[in-house]
Amino acid sequence: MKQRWDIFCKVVDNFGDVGVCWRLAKQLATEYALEVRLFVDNLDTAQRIIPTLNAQLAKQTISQVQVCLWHDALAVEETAHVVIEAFACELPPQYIQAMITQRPIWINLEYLSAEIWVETTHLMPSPHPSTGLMKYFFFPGFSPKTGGLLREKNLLSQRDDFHHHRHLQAQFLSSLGFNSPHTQTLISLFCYPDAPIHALLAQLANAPQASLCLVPNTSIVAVVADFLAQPSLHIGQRYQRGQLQLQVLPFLSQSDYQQLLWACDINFVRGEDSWVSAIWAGKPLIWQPYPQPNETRMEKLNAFLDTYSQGLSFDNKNLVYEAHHLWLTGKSPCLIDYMQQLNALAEHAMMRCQQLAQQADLAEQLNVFVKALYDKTNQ
Ligand code: TRH
Repeated sequence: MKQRWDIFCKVVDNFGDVGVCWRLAKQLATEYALEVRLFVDNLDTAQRIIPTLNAQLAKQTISQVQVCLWHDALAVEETAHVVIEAFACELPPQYIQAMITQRPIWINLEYLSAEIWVETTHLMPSPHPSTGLMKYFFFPGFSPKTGGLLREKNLLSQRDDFHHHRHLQAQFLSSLGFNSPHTQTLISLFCYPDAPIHALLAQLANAPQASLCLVPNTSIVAVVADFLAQPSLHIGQRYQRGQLQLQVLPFLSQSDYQQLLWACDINFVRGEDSWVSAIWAGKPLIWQPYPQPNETRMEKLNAFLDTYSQGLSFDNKNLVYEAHHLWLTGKSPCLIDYMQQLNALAEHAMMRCQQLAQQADLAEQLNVFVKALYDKTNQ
């Protein structure tokens, strides 16, 4: 009998909660032959990430995952063998009641952070106050003392194929409306509206080299329209200001967005899942942490830069810290200097990607942990 895993996901805001949970659910079902149900409380947002999802259906199977509307969990008689509560979303009380008798393995999958305290809390057991059920905290991370990063088994080989075969890149870019081969620096822009977008675009417009900025259709398009002094922007239309060309893309499917990151020379990313996808793209990235009090964001950012910038020259390390700090504090990153070091930064990004890929991925580490717990209980 297949081991059954249930993943619970509440869409807080934006796309990352369901973005992470969907990738994990698919990977567990397709790579580990597990029977996976993903309970989501907002199918409309899920549908942005999973284009084939029918947001009117309370239950459907996609890519071997049974995607269920959250309230369906209330009627569940039988819990799974393993229950993943994503980002401390709080399971439905009726489901917890059913867990008392069936005693599944209960894991709280936490948000990704590079901060060192994660290592001491990873795999920490914690008794649930009212039922006494044991819940284990599972922290993704960048070091061997954490749960690793989300990475599908064939992700990097697919990326390498894309990088090595120009026709795959041309095919993808033409699907986005690009016919001419490009000579400009390709930049993808996905960030929170509080980033200094005007300052960035103005800098690119006055840069010595030409660039093409690709903006998937999210809430920042209004800020970009404002920079272009346009009432609104049309998806697919090319806009030009000096050395900068700019094009708004549709909000892409998750796999198309990954290919966009592989195709671009610099990727501005945010939150959690686009951040991890940009790391696996092996290209220079500028990451903006999810909106929280500034010092929290700065702590999370510096913890990441401390580990990610290992191996960079002294000057380029400063360049990377400065670009991130300016981007996070609302001042335009010194992208001109950054772009002049692009070859060295690209080499470093690929080197760090390969180093991080030595670490067992999140799904593998979850399976190893669950097996160890089962073996311990059945001794
Ligand atoms: O959308 P986000 O800001 O999500 C955030 C973060 O996950 C944050 O950690 C969490 O606390 C908060 O949600 C509740 O950023 P993130 O994590 O990069 O998720 C975006 C998802 O959207 C990711 O899976 C990539 C996907 N995506 C597409 O599928 N198509 C697109 O065109 C774009 C731009 C993104």
